[in-house]
Amino acid sequence: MASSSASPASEKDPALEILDRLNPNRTSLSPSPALGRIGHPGNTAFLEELHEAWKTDPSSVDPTWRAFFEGFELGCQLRPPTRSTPSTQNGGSSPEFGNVLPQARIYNLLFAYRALGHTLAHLDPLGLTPEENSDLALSTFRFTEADLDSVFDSGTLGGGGPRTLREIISFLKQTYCDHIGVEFMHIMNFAIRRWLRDRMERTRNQPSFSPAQQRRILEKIIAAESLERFLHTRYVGQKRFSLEGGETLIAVLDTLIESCPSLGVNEVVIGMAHRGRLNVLVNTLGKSRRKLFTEFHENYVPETVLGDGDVKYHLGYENEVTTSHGEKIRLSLAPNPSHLEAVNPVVEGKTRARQRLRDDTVKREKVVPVLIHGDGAFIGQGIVAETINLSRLEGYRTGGTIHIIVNNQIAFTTLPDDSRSTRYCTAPGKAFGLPIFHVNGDDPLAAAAIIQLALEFRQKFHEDIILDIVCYRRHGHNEGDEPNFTQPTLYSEIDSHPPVSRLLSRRLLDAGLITEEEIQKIRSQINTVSEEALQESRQAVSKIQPRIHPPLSCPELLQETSTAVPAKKIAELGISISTIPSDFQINNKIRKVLDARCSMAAGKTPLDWGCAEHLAFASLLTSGTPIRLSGQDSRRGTFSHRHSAVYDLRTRARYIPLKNLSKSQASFCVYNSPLSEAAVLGFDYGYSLDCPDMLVIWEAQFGDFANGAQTQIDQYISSSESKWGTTSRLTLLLPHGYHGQGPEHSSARLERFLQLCAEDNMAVTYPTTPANYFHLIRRQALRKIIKPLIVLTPKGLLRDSRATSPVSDLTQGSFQEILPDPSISKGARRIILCSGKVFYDLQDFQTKNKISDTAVLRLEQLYPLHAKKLTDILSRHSPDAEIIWCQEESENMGAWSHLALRLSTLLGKPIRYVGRDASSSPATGSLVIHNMEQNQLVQEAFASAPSPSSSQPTNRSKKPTLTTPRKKKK
Ligand SMILES: Cc1ncc(C[n+]2csc(CCOP(=O)(O)OP(=O)(O)O)c2C)c(N)n1
Ligand SMILES: [Mg+2]
Repeated sequence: MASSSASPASEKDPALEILDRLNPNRTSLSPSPALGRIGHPGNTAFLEELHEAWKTDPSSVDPTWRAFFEGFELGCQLRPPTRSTPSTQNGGSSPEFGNVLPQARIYNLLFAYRALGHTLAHLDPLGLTPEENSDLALSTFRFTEADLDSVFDSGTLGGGGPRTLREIISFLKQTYCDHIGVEFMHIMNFAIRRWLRDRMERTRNQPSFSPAQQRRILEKIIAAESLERFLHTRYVGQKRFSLEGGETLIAVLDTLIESCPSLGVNEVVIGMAHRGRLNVLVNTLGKSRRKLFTEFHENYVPETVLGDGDVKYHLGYENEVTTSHGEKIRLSLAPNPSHLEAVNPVVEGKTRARQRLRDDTVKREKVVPVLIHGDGAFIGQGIVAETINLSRLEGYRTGGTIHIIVNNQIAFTTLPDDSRSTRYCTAPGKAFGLPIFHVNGDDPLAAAAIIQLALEFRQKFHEDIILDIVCYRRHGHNEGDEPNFTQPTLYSEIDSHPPVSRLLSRRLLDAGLITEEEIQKIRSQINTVSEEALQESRQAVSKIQPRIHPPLSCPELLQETSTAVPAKKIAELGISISTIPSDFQINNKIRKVLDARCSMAAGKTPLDWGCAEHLAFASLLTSGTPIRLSGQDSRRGTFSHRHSAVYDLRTRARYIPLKNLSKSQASFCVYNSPLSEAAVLGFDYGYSLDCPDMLVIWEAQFGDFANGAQTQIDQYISSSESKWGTTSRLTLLLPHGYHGQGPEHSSARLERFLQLCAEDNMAVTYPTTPANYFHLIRRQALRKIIKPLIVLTPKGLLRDSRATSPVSDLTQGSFQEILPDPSISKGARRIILCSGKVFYDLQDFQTKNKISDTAVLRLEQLYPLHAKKLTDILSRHSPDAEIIWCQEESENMGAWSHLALRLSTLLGKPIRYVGRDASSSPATGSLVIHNMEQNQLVQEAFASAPSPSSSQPTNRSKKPTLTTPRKKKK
């Protein structure tokens, strides 16, 4: 059989080629060459079919067409890529096609059903089968009833061959308009479309499970329903977020797990919200019923050793389950905050970490992420799209996520009409070119068949895929909720709708695959297991002594970690981080940066921030600690200070010195992230959970932007240890500092992080020297204690000669939580406490004005505060010294509100505040006003206290000069 195909290079549209060069990853998305050159959509279908038929068997098409395709392919091979579209010149979109060739209209019909068949599919268990779609009516293709028995070539339909029009339509309806509606014709990758089409048309999208498999699916549906009913009657009114109406989910998950071994999957990492979570925990992950029932008991106290624990429908679980063939599959369900969809990137990060642990970093086929969504949340929450956007990116790929939507067609009390502007809740997936399967939730066999397809697809193409289970919610949003208040008609319909278990039982009974007795036996066995577990749980609960858990605390957080690196090693590393291959031509300015690093590490010049960071990373990597750094433009660094990757001037080949330190070094993974905070921070947090020995760093472009990920910070980073006992070493780098650049680029909102601090949950730092940053990074990686670290990092100070360190500060010492005044070590009569960049302004003023009675101390770690070190340093100065807190942030921001009471209590005296007045916006938009304010607050810090009558212990008296300019502006 003759077949012809143009070489990939010559097939490409020039525009696509340019895009491919820009991003090699997008190659897989290139549309079919035939499609790329043909304009009219109706003709596209026709030509696509014909082109494929000709490729398989040239004699199968009309000689005119044969000549056309031969010429087309030849042209593709010979002609250099141009920007013109040749199709019209070649007659490809001639309007007569549709008129003269009935066969062409058949091909258009195939295309139309594949694209729009889902609009006629019976997807809604509570709805009627949709009426005819006029776009799919016979007349649209200019056929009549009289044509139904005419025979046509059925093109690529189910293997092709002659069929009557009636047969063709029946085939298409069965495949695309039954209980499965599929959207796949928007996918630009032709190979994927073809695979999906063939896979579906081979079976006409009809499930073909063995009798044993069908019985197993029924058992799972009954198990899901029985558990809900058991809980419903035993724990009346207690929140469980019932799955009833969507029990098909449990059968789908079971089929997925059953399919894992044959497709090479060892592990599944699941993320899901409240709905059906308890059911998934018991019936999918194998959590014991006894444990679950114990958690329902009114005397139950979370089994955490420390911390506050969480409610049962947010807890995670991990287990190894055994399939029906005896294979083991590891399953984990990530703990979940109430914030819908926030778990998505966390699960992706955890998956990638586990792939790394299983040495599965190329194909990513051993560990599969599964995200279970609600319909309202999937379309409503932007993090869904942010997370899917990670799916094809080098630093964030996980080899394809299986998304399952429990689409109960309601979100709390809100119906689809009020919750989306699209036909389907799956619309975000369409934007990313994902295959989308909508399945009637009353047909668990169809849903199970699609999940098998989904896993096969994921393993083959390493892309995300969506299964939308269209179902209903039998009860209210939760068990205390009355749905009849808001949806009376819908709920009277639901009340009379038979449960999924009854519908499937009927089907299997009718097919003679099971008997009534067997079904009853399944039910009673499950109920017996539940009843026994209930009794056991009652006994267990009676032994529980309610007690308030002691708070989490971690005194080790203030213990010194040895982080110095010998001078010889630093000098060696300095050479490694500044060496690039001899045939590599790089930008001269970058060459100077690298050369400077080498001389800094050799002790010839003081170290800057970028060099200290590189040396910290290099020292960790060469002693076996892997590092992942991710953030917007992090490879170069927003402020052009990092240059972790350098580029060849001629080829843009990339070279990363930190990856080339030694053969035995640990891996250094540095990625420019997409422009998302929530998803990327969530991803890196998830990664850090499952790779605790790796130093995982997320960097914000400017610190302000971290609040785009506030949910991840509040719900995970600061509180997850207390809620779920999960620990993370994640490090956040947040550029911060007032340089007169306006309200949006000054503040990382230090106050917010400090407000979240309690029970030693994390460390919040604001280092002022490259050396202290060096030790801080090393401490975070090397100390045994696993806690998140927040680092406020410099911007302007990156190139400030005042903020440099001698190399000797790296080769000795450790991280200093508090830095004493470098020039006034004792006897000061006034102490200015401060943190961060303002120190250098205070120091300049002190030096310029030859002030010797005032010491400026830096709190480099604001939480946990090293009280002993502070009091030790203060004890060297006058006991009557006035203590001032000086900050450049506004009074209601920065560290002041966190420190005011703590410091005055610790030191037993009032602390005077000096800084900007409280303000709603973090900083002025005017450089000149910024400078005035900055000078003013520095002067004020060194000035005597206002008279006692006007002084409040922790309240600064108003200084009109400081506030006037800003007030005037208003
Ligand atoms: C980010 C966020 N906003 C609001 C809520 C409050 N809330 C809880 S459940 C829910 C409805 C969810 O609807 P859907 O996603 O369809 O899931 P279902 O409960 O129907 O399974 C809402 C609005 C929340 N949990 N998270
Ligand atoms: Mg819903």
